Amino acid sequence: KPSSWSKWYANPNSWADLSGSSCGGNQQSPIDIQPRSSVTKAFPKLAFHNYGNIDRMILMNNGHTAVYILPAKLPENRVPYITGGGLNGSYAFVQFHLHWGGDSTKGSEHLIKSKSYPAELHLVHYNTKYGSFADATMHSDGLAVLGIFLQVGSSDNEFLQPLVDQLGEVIADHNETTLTDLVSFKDLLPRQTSSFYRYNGSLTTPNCQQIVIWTVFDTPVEISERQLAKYRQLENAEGEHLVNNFRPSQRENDRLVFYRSP
Ligand code: SG7
Ligand code: ZN
Repeated sequence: KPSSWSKWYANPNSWADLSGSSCGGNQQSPIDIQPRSSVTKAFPKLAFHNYGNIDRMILMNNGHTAVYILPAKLPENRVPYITGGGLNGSYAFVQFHLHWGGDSTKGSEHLIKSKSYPAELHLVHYNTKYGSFADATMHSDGLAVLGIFLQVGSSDNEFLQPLVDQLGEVIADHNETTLTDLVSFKDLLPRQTSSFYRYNGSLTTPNCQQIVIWTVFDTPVEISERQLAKYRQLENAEGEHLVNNFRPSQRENDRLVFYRSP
């Protein structure tokens, strides 16, 4: 990594110039979702499996976000996965992470009618028919990412607190720790998962591979300013506050955005 990596990373307009990058492609993410031009579609409901408590998740500051990864010893039959919702086959959970702003006027990657939320949670899953996450990233239906908007509520979200509690242990770039509290997957989801937007897009970081089936829930989850402040205290490789780690919205081009109504 060059020492100017954080500065390069902070300028998403420069990502397309990277050799081998898809960041200048025509199916990029995130997008500004326009409810009025989305196409209502009768997808089956999404089904969440093994979305219970996970013990000893790994929390890592990767220099651009806080990533939460499954513990190495988790038996395969306990790995959370999703089916349904118009996805073909099953998609196994790999990690979740967040994007947030320096203040609560911005932070989410997706926008709804040009409105930002203060943060967005991404639950990343890979298509199990490809056998591994790495192999799945070579295919256009390789990943399914669930996007959940976080909005400011007046009190702490108790279900997010296990994620927040140990952020102080990973302030510096590439620090990692093991979570001592259980993480309840189903309680990270919005109250209502029956309505969502769906479109084909990309990873929102280089190399921006166009391999993601995006599901963006329109029901937000609450987080407190106090909890957001803990994320804003993390630092990047240059020791600066890790904030505004969201990519600006990309052109929709000729893509359709579908909507499943509740
Ligand atoms: C975050 O977003 C990390 C990356 C992730 C990237 O920077 O969570 O993952 C790791 C393990 O560092 O990249 C391949 C991948 O999942 C982009 O993910 S996103 O499109 O959902 N925002
Ligand atoms: Zn993300």
